[in-house]
Amino acid sequence: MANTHFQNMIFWAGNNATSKAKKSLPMFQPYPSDQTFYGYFNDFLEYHAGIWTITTTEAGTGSATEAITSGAGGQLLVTNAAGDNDADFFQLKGESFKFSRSKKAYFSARFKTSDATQTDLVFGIQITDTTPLTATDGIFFRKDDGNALLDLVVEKNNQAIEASGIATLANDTFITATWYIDPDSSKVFYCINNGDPIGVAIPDASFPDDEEITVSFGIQNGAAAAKALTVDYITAMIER
Ligand SMILES: [Ca+2]
Ligand SMILES: [Ca+2]
Ligand SMILES: [Ca+2]
Ligand SMILES: [Ca+2]
Repeated sequence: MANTHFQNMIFWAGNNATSKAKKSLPMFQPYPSDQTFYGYFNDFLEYHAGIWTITTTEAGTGSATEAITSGAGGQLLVTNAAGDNDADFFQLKGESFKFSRSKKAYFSARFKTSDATQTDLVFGIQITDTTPLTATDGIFFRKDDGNALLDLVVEKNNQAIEASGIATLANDTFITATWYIDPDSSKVFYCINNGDPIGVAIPDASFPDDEEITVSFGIQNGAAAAKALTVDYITAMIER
């Protein structure tokens, strides 16, 4: 049985209405993998450190912490140590995903940070790397230290195409950031808070199809103070 969510991926991404159809979408999440798609979903009702490769920098005072925090719908709270550029990055063990220009793929995450400006953030599917902010291969959202602007990065072998400033984050305010590959075009589409999708043309040289890659996210301090990242959910699916 095909996954209806994906068959209507583009339609859904442009759906701003609080419609019955949109409200019905989560019913498809418990059934992500069949012969058509495989995927990973975590609503963070629970947290298991062992499934992640965690790269932590704790040069400043204190230690990074990662734990479920109370909140309806499940939330993972990540808090760094207090040094500038202290960081906590998570990459799902095993590189279980691979992109192809001829296959649909989808990633979405809902998250917030305590400091929309003095942080670096990354969310997406990347090669396993101890420095995910500068990963060589992947499709991911990144927010740079010193501004509150979210960027979309599509990158192969360090050759990146970026859509910069696609959204502005605010302190302690959740944002839903989604991208998907439409194999019927040469574009990767993104949408913010389930708004209208916007396509970004990606030349073959920047399309990361030569690596097995994995779900990846994290936060780095942009100033010498402990910054926090709260993740509501992450979902990623790729056509088999
Ligand atoms: Ca959640
Ligand atoms: Ca590569
Ligand atoms: Ca800074
Ligand atoms: Ca910095």
